[in-house]
Amino acid sequence: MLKIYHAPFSRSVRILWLAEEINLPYQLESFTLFTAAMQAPAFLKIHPQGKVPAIDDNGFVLWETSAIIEYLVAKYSDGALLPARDSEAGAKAVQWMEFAENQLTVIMAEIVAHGGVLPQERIIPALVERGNMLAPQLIQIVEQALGERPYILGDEFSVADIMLGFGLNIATYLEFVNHATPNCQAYCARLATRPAYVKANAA
Ligand SMILES: N[C@@H](CCC(=O)N[C@@H](CS)C(=O)NCC(=O)O)C(=O)O
Repeated sequence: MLKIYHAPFSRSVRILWLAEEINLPYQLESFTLFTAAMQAPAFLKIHPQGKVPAIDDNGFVLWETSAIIEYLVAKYSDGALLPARDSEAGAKAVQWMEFAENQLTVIMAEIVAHGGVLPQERIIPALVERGNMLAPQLIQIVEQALGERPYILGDEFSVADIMLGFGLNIATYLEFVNHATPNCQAYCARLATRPAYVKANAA
């Protein structure tokens, strides 16, 4: 069975969310973020940086959220949730997945982590300052792109929404998503009604 290395409130929620969306059975190995267990030799053999998410799919180990999502979709979703890679919708999905992780989530997570969540010796205050400077523009990009559409690709929910929704949830916590960004607010509320989202966030 698929094993998901997970920590509550972390990026690994996205992998649980996807698994729930496609009814893929899984077992969890759960950590508390930034604890010694994540740097234990046994886990460093799974993820060389001691981070989550990672998966072990019957002996095949993989890390990095986007890679895991693309692998699970290709292997288990029967074409659902990610349009064909050679279609324009497929290319746009990958664009939003990359933006969601490498721009939006990196910046939001840095603001939270370096704002006090990380162990003191790892905190770099300048990253909070940089994040606060960049965040409004990142949110505006999503706000404009969403417009009136229910999901980032249009009418269909996709893994791009899983990637983006997680980053926007941190942005909501940080109040960059607020009454002045109604499209993002409505989008987050829409995603939060999905049963798979609810189950993933409760794990
Ligand atoms: N780009 C990586 C980022 C992984 C990452 O930074 N994970 C965080 C949790 S959200 C983590 O495990 N941090 C533990 C640490 O930095 O010690 C991915 O998407 O998988």
